[in-house]
Amino acid sequence: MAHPEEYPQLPPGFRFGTSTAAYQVEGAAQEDGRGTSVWDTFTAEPGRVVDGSSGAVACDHYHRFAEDVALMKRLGTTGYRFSVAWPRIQPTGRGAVEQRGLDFYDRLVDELLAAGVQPMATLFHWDLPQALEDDGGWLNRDTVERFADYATIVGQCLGDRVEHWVPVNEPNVVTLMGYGIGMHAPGKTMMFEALPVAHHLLLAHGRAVVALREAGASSVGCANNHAPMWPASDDPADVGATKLFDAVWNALFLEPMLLGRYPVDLQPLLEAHVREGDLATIRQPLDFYGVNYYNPMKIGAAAEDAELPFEFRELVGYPVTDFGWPVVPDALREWLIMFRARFRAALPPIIITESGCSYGMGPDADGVVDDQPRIDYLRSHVQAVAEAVQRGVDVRGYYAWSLIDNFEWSEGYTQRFGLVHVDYETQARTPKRSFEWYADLIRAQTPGRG
Ligand code: PNW
Repeated sequence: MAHPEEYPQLPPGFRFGTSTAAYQVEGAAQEDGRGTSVWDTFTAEPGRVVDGSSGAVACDHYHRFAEDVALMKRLGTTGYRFSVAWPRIQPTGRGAVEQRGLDFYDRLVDELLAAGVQPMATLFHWDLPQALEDDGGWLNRDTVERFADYATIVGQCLGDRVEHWVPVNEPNVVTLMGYGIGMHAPGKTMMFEALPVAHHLLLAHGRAVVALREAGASSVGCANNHAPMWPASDDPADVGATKLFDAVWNALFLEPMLLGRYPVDLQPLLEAHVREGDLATIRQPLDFYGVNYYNPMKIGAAAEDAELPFEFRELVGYPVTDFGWPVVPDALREWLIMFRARFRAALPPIIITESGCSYGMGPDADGVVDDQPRIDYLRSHVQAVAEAVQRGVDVRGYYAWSLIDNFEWSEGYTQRFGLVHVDYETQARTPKRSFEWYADLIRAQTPGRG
């Protein structure tokens, strides 16, 4: 029985959930007519993923989803964020619908609802059909049209049963890591030339918001990754570099979505691609603003001859996760308060659509996964959200990344973010101690129930 006073308290109706993404958990890459995605291609190239792995099997969630939904029920979460794999629905990104792919999400959604878990569906969590990439991918404006069609297809199938919709997950990571520095698929290293990708992803967001609503969706938002940017010093060079990187990582996406304009410093790099009416298309009223939060970043000016004008510096004095990411919950609270103060009426209710950390411990001799650092992470970050709420920020939910350990992109299976441990040999699921803690947190929200 949980003692309520030991757990952060959120208002009644606050939704606790977990998150995953299709390519990271599903596996079954060759099944039911699924087409090839850019991540299948990327992971097949030597040297792209640290352990040489791919999402071909991953957590086999495609076949084990009922077991995974049962875990959510045990957790007591009433929300689950997953993504739909575009190549399962339209194997080449255009044309006829692959009904078997759609049927999978149909079954998943029914299973969730039967377990009392409200679905949040992301349409694009990075697995672009390879056929579209062959035609330029997100550098090609036509991909926006293809995405709007796809949004209509999925919306018409699931629109009535999915509580919340997210068109595009983290357009900044796709732009910068996928096309800017090539750490993610499709592995292009275009640096600032990648900015048209941002514009097309933003247009795709806007078009999908409209398409989903036309198909009957009632709550449509976004899931933008935000990192508070801290200058390495008060030297004007460091401050300027920080301001520029903040514009590229944060403002480039949130300002067009909420205000219908690009940050002034970046406008010259984008104007050749922006047509009449585009910014109105991007700025759709949103039912919620989803924030994926992991950590702040410390930025300094780079050397004169460097490829990019900014560089990342180590944030000293904080605990770090296995990924090396600093654990700074206060930065989440302060960022939420700043966000609300800056955008006020332009800001819809916020949902934390991802938050979590990687720690790699496996089961001990007794089969227990003692991941105390993850409990500390979750406790302090949920507490930061609770404090922001007390200060007047309207946050409605917290979705922990992730339900289960999964394929962590270019880190392969070497980083584990799950509340549930996955043995990739046997596919055995073992709830970690953090799973029990999260369940207790949820029970502690309604004292007397338990
Ligand atoms: C997010 N960064 O990715 C994604 O939405 C998830 O799919 C992923 O598993 C999770 O966070 C953990 O990495 C990110 O460089 C990738 O700051 C890169 C960054 C942040 C988030």
